[in-house]
Amino acid sequence: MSNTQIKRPVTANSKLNAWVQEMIQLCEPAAVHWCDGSAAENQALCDLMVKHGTFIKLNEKLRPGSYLARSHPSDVARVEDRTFICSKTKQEAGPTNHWADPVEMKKTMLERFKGCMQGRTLYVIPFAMGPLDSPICKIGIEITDSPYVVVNMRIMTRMGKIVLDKLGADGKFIPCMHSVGAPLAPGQKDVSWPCEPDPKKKYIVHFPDDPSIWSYGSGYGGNALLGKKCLALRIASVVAKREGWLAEHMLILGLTSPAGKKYYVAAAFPSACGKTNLAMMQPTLPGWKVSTLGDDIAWIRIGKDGHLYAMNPETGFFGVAPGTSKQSNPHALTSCAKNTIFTNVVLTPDNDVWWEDMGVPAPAHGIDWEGNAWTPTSGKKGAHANSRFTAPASQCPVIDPDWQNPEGVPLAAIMFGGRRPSTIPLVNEAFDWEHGVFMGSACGSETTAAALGAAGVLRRDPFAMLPFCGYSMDDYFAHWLSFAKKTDRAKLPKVYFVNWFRKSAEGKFLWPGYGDNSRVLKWICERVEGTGKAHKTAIGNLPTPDALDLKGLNLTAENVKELLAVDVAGWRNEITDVAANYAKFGDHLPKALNQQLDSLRQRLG
Ligand code: SAT
Ligand code: MN
Repeated sequence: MSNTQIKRPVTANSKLNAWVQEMIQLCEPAAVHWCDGSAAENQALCDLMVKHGTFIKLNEKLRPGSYLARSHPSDVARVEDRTFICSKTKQEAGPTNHWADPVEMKKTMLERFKGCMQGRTLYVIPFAMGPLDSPICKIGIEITDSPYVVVNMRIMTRMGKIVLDKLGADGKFIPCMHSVGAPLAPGQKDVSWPCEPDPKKKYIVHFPDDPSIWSYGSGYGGNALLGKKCLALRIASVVAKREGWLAEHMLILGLTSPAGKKYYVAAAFPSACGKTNLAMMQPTLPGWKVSTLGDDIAWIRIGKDGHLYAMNPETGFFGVAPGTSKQSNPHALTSCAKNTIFTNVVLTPDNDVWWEDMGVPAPAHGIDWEGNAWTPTSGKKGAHANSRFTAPASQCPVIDPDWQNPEGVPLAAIMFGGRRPSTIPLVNEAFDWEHGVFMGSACGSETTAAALGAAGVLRRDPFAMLPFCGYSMDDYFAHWLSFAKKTDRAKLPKVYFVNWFRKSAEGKFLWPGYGDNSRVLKWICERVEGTGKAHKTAIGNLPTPDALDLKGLNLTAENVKELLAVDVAGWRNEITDVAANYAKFGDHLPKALNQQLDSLRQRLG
């Protein structure tokens, strides 16, 4: 430790100083750096990473202030099977989480982290989730040996000195330990993306009772940017349950009607199912405007007036690159036009980036995400399917003026959805709050590349929270149900289930999606106003055939009928599958949900 240069502590918070000292002893770094969050610090780290080959500086004229990183091929997505919830009992973690004994797991973590930062710098990242003056703002301190994590956290969270100032001498923080798990022996040359390549040695660990987070072996996305899924969802969901609010995997958008009335909507979709696209959608319906408050996480609480208020705890987008184009999401392209970190996309000959379905011709030759020479005829994709851009939310051209409002914004509606090629109609309105909670609990979606494992397989993903709920999902369902008693139910948002991904028998998408989703949002606003037309069906309130504004759309009457039909046989299968998923929870499942399932079965006949 003699060569460890410890900068003078920059906080009077003795608990924080003590914890950092303890972690320095444990991890044995060669140097320690407390992050102040300044532009100068950020530039110095980017320059350092360029020097070490982690970052490639992109063309300053085409992509100012931006960099490309390529990860290790084993480290490209969240690792759900290595993600643990270490509550006191297995029952508290529930049947859908990987539980590990907290005492045992702490031992394992101490072993893993012993000397794990040798030869590297230990960075202390003070960060806040939520505006600093929000009543539910949470402060975390991430310790990491990855400068890539530092510069990403600076985009994704409020980070640096401002947070230490807020923390003060005795403020509380959530300790978040992270290491790429690749210590350097004296003289050993570093690689551009250090990590632990053995999947069995990676750990994404949550101790909800502390609360604290320990992440080892991966440097990618939600595994390593610990403010995001680990703190703002898994740990926050536990805290929210205790404190009477909700931490959700939801985008938040504002929708302004031609008459100038504004509606705020939150929507839960699993990873890589179009949350970012919906959050910044350009409506095709004339006169309607969408503004963005968040694209991934919403913290929702009951406001003083009894309505539900949603707030985005993040400050950046960690968006999926492939498929992002002028057509699908022009505002995302503008958001990542500068000051952006790209990970695992194609490098073009003029030092810019490219990915599949970017809507511009592929470069004749480039370098793929693995660093190999690539041409459009190489026979493989140039960008990884889970390649990402990390861009400041403030750069989004349609960012909502209230996106940093510490109180959040009042929700008119909540939507659930997923990738469902069959059965699930374009839009379906819940009869009431309990039916809406049932809809959320019954969410299913085809899996995507956002997590390691097979893509395109239907799995139940209640509330799009399966990988992100820090406690037993039966308790989580009960918590959602309890909101009907916590406030005046007339003030609760209306609940909808949507599906943009319906396919025809020939395998073609039936619905154009993207900006045309505004047609569905318009109907939702009309329903909120009490003017939208609907008919009651076995599965919920569906738009009458003339209720959706489909002007200018080239949809056949057949297609519309199929999109809004109740597929009785399909729904019977759906019920069987939801029941099988419910069975995992046994007696712990709230009775109200089994009742919902029974009623649906009866209504279907
Ligand atoms: O978890 S990540 O932040 O890597 C992205 C996601 O799966 O939503
Ligand atoms: Mn997400």
